[in-house]
Amino acid sequence: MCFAVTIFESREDIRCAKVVKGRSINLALSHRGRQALKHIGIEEKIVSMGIPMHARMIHSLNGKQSPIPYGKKGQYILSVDRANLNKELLSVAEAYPNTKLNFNHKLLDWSPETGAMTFHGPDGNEKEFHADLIVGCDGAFSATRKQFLRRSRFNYSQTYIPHGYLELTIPPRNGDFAMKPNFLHIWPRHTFMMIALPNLDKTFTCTLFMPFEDFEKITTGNELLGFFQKNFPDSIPLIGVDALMRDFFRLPAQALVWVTCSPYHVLDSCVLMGDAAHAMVPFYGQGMNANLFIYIYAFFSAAVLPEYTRVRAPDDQAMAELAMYNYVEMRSHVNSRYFLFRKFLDNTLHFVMPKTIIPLYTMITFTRTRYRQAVIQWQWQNKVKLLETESAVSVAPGNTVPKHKFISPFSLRQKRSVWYCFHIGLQHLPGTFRRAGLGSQGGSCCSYVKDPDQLPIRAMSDHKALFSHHCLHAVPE
Ligand code: EGO
Repeated sequence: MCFAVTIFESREDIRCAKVVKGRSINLALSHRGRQALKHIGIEEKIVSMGIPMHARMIHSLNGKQSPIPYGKKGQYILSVDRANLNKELLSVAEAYPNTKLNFNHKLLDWSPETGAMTFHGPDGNEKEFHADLIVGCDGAFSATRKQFLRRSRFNYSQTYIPHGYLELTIPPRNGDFAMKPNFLHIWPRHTFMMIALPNLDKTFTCTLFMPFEDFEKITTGNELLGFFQKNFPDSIPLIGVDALMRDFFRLPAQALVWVTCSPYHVLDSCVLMGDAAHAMVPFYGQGMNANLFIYIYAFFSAAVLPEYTRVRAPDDQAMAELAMYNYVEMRSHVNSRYFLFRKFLDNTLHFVMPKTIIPLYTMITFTRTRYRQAVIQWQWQNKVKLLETESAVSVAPGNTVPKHKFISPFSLRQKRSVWYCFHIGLQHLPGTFRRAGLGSQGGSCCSYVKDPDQLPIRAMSDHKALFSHHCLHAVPE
């Protein structure tokens, strides 16, 4: 079957653009994304221009760097350049004889009843276009979605998390990478998180995640330097004091949004795909992979549109929640020591029981297991597993845990269907904590929420609600 496909893009053709503005420079490409690229014949091209990251490199406060492999030898994620990927995808699309690209066309309005669209064209005039099926792939702030929002029985939610992000650059040193290139560098500092991904030009792009209110507190160069000396001292000479001062204040921190909606289609005229339907927070490195992977859904007739929502939405929901779960986990209690401990434990259990226990990160990143299925498998593993980050003490809200009070990190405890329970001393963290456990699941998912008021509503509801509501029902297949 053959369609005439017309693509409208509001920006200019980035293949001709001199300066490419826009969001984050590099992205983490993993198995699902690669499978999609393979399908359109550009996997090798993209992979050859990506930089393999075989392990995370955890940067401790004292400057120590500890690698923890992602998996077996051949398992790695790739740091790829967003602009380059977009260019290649455009060229693939353009090569189809039945496809026409239009740039500088901004969607103003469209009609679900007739499929008529109005664009603001490059010459400043309005332009009309008609399509039998409109596929809205226009991102988290989708213009296509506006018509959905006006209709009855369309569910929509948009949640901004308290964190924003800002990008910094580590230049090459003596013509080479200033840090080891084949790693995803991570500085886990609870609420402050920084990562660095390598680029082909031997630079690293650092992304600093931090609550907006903390960004706002840093207004002078001295405050900035003090903040970095306190939290990321080893990164200062790598970025350079002058560059840090310049780049940090050049742009305001960018917001991070989580979007869910359903259904993804309206009548038989339009369907939303990608971020337009399900933008997620970046704390699992899966956004692009999830979006590329939906290539496997082709619309041969409008009759399958409801099916697309039915089949796909549970997986999108599961992945978006896992990304949110990582956000809550990391901001709440993941420092470098805990990060290393967790990943070491995950890898060890997998080594001992390779078939039974597969780390969630591995299932998500290196397999094509449906996201919802991966969550179900993970919850089952948590029952079997030796591990429970048990809420050592139930800290009532308002109670303050004394600093450095450390309850034995490995107190083993027998349990019915659980063999042992680890008992991880998270209580040394200052502040007020609230338990958000998996409840009856007894999973390894306690989370200590420092300031519940700061969290968005869906993260406020504990993990049990998060997962059982959306993920525990049988997967439609
Ligand atoms: C305990 C320890 C609980 C994105 C560690 C959860 C995400 C989370 C943003 C990493 C890797 C690709 C990423 C790991 C965890 C990209 C990723 C991870 C970040 C931040 C990221 C890992 C771009 C979470 N993958 N990941 O296991 O190495 O673990 F740190 Cl802030």
